[in-house]
Amino acid sequence: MFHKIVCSLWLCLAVLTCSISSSSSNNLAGYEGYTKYTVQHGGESAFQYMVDLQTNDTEVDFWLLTRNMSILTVGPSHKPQFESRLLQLGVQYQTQPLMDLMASLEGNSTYAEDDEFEECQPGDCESDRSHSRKRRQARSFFSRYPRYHEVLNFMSGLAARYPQYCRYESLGRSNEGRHIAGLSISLNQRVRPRRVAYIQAATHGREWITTQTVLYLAYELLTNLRAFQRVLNDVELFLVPLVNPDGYEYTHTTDRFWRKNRHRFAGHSCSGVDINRNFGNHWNYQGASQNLCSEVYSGTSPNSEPETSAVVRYLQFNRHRVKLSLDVHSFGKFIFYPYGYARNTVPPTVATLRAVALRAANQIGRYRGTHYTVGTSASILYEASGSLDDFAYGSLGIPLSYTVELPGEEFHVASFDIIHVCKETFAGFIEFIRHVSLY
Ligand code: 0X9
Ligand code: ZN
Repeated sequence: MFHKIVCSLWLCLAVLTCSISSSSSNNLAGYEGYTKYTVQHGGESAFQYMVDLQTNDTEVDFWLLTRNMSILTVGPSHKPQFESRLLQLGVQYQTQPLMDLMASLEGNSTYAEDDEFEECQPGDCESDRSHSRKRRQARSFFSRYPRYHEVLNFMSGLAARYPQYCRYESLGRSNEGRHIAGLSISLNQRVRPRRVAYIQAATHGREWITTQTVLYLAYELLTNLRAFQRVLNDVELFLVPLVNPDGYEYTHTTDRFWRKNRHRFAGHSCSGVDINRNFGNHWNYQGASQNLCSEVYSGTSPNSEPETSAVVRYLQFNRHRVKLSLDVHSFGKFIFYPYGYARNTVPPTVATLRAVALRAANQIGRYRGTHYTVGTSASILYEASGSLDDFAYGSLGIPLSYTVELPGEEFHVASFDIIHVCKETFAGFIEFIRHVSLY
């Protein structure tokens, strides 16, 4: 008996220690000696070299790759070879030890009290204690990065608080069995609006800020619904803030820079498929790889991933109603319209796509002057096929289809800045949604 009690105590202790260490585990382990490079490559040949590295070299991790410059990380063993190649190419570059950067970001992350967050004005809304407590909770929610379960709690909390206007549902489950959760928002959940504005985020696990902007959109709309009645007239908003919940969790527990999903392949040490190369439009044509160690591994076939097929199932089922598809990524301050799979392929409605994107960019800029660049990702970044934007527009005929790359110098937006990115992006989202009613 005594033996049994001691054993179960030990078991409890072991489980407790395990859960403590996993919740506070180091998501930067293994990155000692890594270097961050910022490379200025004006010429075409250096750019092509970078594109080739992104697709084929599994030792180099691109955070951003545009035609003029790139930001990437390289491990210590690969560094000498990489630097001698940069010298041959004659390009300028700056370096920073990755761990120094991450340490400086943590120092940046303390929450600064911000009285700009729209508190109730006197007489504007109920001034009871619970209201201001909810406001405070929301304010603290948008000053850090929530875990998967917190995202789901936040979403189901909104649905419980606003049942008339908001419904919480699951589109399916991820590779590791997590819910791909969605929120439907409309003026009356009992009447099906004719049009849908679909917005998703965190296709890439490490792009944490994207989830926050979509949750903020839901929060801000639901708490001020009266102000947005015209925008939501006959429009249902469908929000999926965490398309890649496994990748997102993995960036919190194990590897801060994980991009793909967490598909494991028997007999292989590498894992994960890039969900944004797995959609069935020009699948695996360019800027994608069949090497499963690649950051842009496109999977075994179009739609092979449960995360991709959950999104496709929803969009296909609602294809006649969905007029806007926004895929929110980070970083770079870009709004991309199709096509991204090849340069010089012009969609028939390019004028409209561009005009709406410019208006959204303009609205974002009004908050604090953030400047977005608008164009196709194939001409501003690189050619990459199998992404949601091309699939939604080219395969499903969704007229307004975009990829938004939020601001940041790296994947970590400082805690005090999260709310500001949320607010400026909100203005852009609303502008996009406003155009849905024209279809
Ligand atoms: O490469 C991507 O998937 C996106 N950029 S990110 O840095 N967030 O990974 C851009 C996708 C743009 N769309 C297409 N290429 N179709
Ligand atoms: Zn991304």
